[in-house]
Amino acid sequence: MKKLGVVLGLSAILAFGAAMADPPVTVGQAGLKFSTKNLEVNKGQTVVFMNDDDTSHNITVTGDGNGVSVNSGLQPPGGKFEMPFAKPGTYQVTCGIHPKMKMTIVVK
Ligand SMILES: [Cu+2]
Repeated sequence: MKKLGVVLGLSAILAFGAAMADPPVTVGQAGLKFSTKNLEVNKGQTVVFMNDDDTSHNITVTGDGNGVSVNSGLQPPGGKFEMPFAKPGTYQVTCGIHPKMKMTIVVK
């Protein structure tokens, strides 16, 4: 019972931390372009990538030397990919299917 209390306590702290983070920011993908080329978010903030096109996309995120490399896999039309940015730094976002689709996210 004591262990359960500790777990519940930790969950409450984590839930509180999540509640304190800035609200998610949405980036659209339409006409084979991201809706913005540059985006600045705060540490811990989540970016929601929405595929508003009628073709599939992909989200590939790499960080500048901070070891972050995330691949969403195939993102079908209407598909949503959410990524929290925990580490400050500069991130390059590209579509693995359409390499001309590029944007930069700076996490403060
Ligand atoms: Cu694409």
